[in-house]
Amino acid sequence: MATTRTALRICPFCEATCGLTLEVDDDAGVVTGARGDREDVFSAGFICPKGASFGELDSDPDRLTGPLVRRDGELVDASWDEAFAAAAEGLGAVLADTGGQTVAVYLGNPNAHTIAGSLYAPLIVRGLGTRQVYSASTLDQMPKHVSLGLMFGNPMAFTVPDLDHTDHLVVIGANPLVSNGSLATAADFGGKLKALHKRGGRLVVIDPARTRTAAMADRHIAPRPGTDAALLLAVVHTLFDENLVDLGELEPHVDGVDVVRTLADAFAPEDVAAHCGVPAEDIRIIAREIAAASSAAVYGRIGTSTVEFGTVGSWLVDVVNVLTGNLDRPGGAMFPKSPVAQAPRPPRAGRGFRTGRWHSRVSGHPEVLSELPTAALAEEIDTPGDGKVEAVITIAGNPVLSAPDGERLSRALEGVRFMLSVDPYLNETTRHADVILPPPPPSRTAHFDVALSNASVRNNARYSEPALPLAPGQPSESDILSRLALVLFGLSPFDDTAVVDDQVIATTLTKETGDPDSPVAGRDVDELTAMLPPGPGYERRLDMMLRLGPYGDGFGAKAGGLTLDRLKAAPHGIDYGALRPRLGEVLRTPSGKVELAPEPLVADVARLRDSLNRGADDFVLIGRRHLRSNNSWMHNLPALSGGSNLCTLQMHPDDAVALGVTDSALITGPGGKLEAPVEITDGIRRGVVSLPHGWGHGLDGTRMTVAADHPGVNVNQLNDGASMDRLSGTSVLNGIPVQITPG
Ligand SMILES: Nc1nc2c(c(=O)[nH]1)N[C@H]1C(S)=C(S)[C@@H](COP(=O)(O)OP(=O)(O)OC[C@H]3O[C@@H](n4cnc5c(=O)[nH]c(N)nc54)[C@H](O)[C@@H]3O)O[C@H]1N2
Ligand SMILES: Nc1nc2c(c(=O)[nH]1)N[C@H]1C(S)=C(S)[C@@H](COP(=O)(O)OP(=O)(O)OC[C@H]3O[C@@H](n4cnc5c(=O)[nH]c(N)nc54)[C@H](O)[C@@H]3O)O[C@H]1N2
Ligand code: SF4
Ligand SMILES: [Mo]
Repeated sequence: MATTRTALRICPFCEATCGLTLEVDDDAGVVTGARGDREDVFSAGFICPKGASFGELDSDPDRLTGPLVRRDGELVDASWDEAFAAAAEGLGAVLADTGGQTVAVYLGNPNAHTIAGSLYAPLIVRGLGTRQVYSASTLDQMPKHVSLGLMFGNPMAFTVPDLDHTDHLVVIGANPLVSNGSLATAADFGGKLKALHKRGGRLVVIDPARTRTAAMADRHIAPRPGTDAALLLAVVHTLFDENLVDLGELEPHVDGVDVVRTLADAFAPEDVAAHCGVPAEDIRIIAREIAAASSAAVYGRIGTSTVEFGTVGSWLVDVVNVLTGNLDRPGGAMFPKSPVAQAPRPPRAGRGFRTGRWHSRVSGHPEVLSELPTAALAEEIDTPGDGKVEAVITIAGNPVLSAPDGERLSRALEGVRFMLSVDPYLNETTRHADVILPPPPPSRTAHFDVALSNASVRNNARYSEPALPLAPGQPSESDILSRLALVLFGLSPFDDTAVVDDQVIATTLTKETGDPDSPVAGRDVDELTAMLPPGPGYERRLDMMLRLGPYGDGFGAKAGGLTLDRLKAAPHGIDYGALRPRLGEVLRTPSGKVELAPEPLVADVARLRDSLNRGADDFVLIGRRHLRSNNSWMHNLPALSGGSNLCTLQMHPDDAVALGVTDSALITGPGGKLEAPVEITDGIRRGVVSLPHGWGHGLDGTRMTVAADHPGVNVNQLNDGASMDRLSGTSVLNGIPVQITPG
């Protein structure tokens, strides 16, 4: 009989970061079960169906257990040595001929959920010295980075709703009951909303669909898609118009209030009501309720972000938070304090935030956070000329399904000289690769939320050691990326990867010891380096970051402070309490103040004003997410398939009657045509249809058997990618004009 033991592991499948208790069978080397870890300091036992399927996902028979290398046109099994040699040869040839700057890198969503993605993927970009950098951010949250950068001088200073303490939460363009929250890392979002109600608080949801989150709301407003920016400006207008502006303690720290007042002049609720499809009085009520609440937080996500005025909308979310005195105060929108952030420094002016330091070759898109728009990747590959992309590296991404016009991207990838993917699946994107290097399954990987700790609704630190050892010969993902970095730094992939970590450690410690405000100011780099524990490079780097961080021991300077060893001794994590005000620690604008009216945003409002006069489209397409799914890569598990997790076109019954649509519809968008089964529901606004993304499986050359059996259609094929939020290069993925006819 198999004996099992338990092991703790933070779930990497979404941003909720739940602590799981895995059941492990050592003899078979598999995870046989997963439940919520009740003692986890952050998630207290919460789990969702995806987390419960950890074992199945971990040992999915279609998961690659070893590398694939293209030989005579076919992807065939190869040893790790052969695969690294092939990677070195393929990359080496391109580096020698056209240079690292002709290699494009695409970084997908799971990089935000792995140590490797956070600590090692940036080294690949640096090693190449390339400006051809693309990521899921320009299909997602880049508008937020830009608005944060312009307002706070700090594009990573996420403003997160203080869910556990707010009296009034406004959710705009997000469905956390299904997504489990995003840029608001909170386990059991639904439970937190119930607790909000229990303490007498109110929930307002602004979403064209009556989502599960909207169904919980005290007030659900269903605007026309793509109109959040105008709606929020009308909220701002109302705050000024009805004398509801009260910055409270923020007052001395904010510049530009009068500019915002003037901007909002032209956006009276009565002026935008028809455009937004929301009665003016409803917009006024949204404003009055926020102002009247003893604390309130406005929280926006994908529906506010992936639209034409995504950056303006993301900015206005925080403008409302500021004008009602809710920024940086308990119950409002607050700045988390990540254990791997820099230890607090005294307030000081920063250099500010700028985009457009360079531009894309073909269409001249401005760089944003050193990235170019993912929707522009295909043209950078398939347009001839100097600086054309010759090779592509994808890490944890599936842009053929997740980005607009995957067919063009597929053709482009087929034509590159060399393509390398670090990914566990042979999917729609990686099928074009010449070398695929699969990471080990999550059970065999250590975990720390480097990225998501920065968006947590409660400060904490948690670390999971691998639940099972690596299979013989299998490198960790950190090791895989380190070996690629060695190649890019002109070394052999078979050299000692410690060089890579040693270099990062030396650079970081040199900088910190030279900074008079650092906890290790003036100390000796060698002495500090010797204090790091032996072990894998990622552990040494993590230990360094924790010790330099806000809870850290400052390399012995603060007795009892955090180190990786101390974190390992607390397997359910360490709680650092509720979010606390810390504006001065994050603010890095040149003025030293919150910039409420940065010039690029003011300029875009003029464009927004003009757009109000455009005629409305008959039908617009939006997206939706399903609880038992995750973007494009979880459709291969029987346990998560079927039920409500279907690729259907949702449509209002009155629209279906008017169009004569019954069970199938033909959808035509700017990028193409699709046919999809129709699901008629009054849970969606008239004139709006919804189709989830991440489907369209079963393409030639993929190896995802279950997904291929129920492939669905690729919604992003309706999108030609031409439409973008100008300030962030983010694709418009919601509010796309479509025509519908019976299928
Ligand atoms: N129409 C429409 N399109 C959208 C969206 C939408 O709402 N509507 N949403 C957008 C958003 S928010 C996002 S974030 C993007 C996502 O875009 P992508 O990141 O490009 O797509 P994913 O489907 O998340 O692909 C993740 C890939 O990582 C691999 N993977 C999983 N775990 C690991 C791991 O541990 N290591 C490595 N190396 N690989 C791993 C998977 O096999 C898969 O290939 O999609 C965007 N596309
Ligand atoms: N189960 C599951 N969880 C996930 C994912 C998944 O695929 N499945 N993906 C993960 C990722 S990568 C991300 S980024 C997060 C996203 O997390 P969320 O943003 O919470 O998820 P969405 O379901 O995309 O929610 C967007 C909502 O915006 C609405 N919407 C569309 N257009 C508009 C508009 O113009 N205005 C307004 N106000 N609303 C609009 C949609 O109806 C939808 O309900 O979820 C993460 N979690
Ligand atoms: S909510 Fe997210 S983190 Fe929690 S178990 Fe589900 S997938 Fe994992
Ligand atoms: Mo995302």
